[in-house]
Amino acid sequence: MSSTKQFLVTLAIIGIVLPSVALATEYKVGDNAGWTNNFDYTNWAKGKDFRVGDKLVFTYPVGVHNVFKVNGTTFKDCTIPPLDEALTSGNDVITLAIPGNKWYFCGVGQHCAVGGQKLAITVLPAGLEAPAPAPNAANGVVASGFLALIAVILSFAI
Ligand SMILES: *[C@@H]1O[C@H](CO)[C@@H](O)[C@H](O)[C@H]1NC(C)=O
Ligand SMILES: [Cu+2]
Repeated sequence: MSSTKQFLVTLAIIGIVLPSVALATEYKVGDNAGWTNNFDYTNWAKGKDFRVGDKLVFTYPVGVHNVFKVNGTTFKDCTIPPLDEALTSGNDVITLAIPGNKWYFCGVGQHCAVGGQKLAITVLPAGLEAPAPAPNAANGVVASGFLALIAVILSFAI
């Protein structure tokens, strides 16, 4: 295969793969407040468009909080699961893989029951069938420029 052909094939593959990459969003839970007590996560989640492929990032000082992914009943009652099911890194990244309702809370002390440290979201299918908003299209153009550059470098390297 000539390097020109290889270059065009690489670009075509990028064109197919790029849209799903460009649309994925990483949400820092609580924004600057992070994952903490006495923050309104219901309000934080309101109006956000959670999609399959997006990520939730829970940030907190290690040992002060943790993250449990639970079901709706456990969420409502703040029933704390076994500690070995908790995420505890202080920078826990959860990729939203399946559409539907998702529930998370902190299992330290009364943080869920009293501190309101609990988050419920609804994950929608991946963003491709939604009309692509203009800002994403702009990001896509920037990203394809970057990836095209990588493709050029690769096509010379091969
Ligand atoms: C929710 O999770 C708890 C704890 O794992 C489990 O006992 C319960 O059966 C689950 N409820 C539903 C509706 O799945
Ligand atoms: Cu906590």
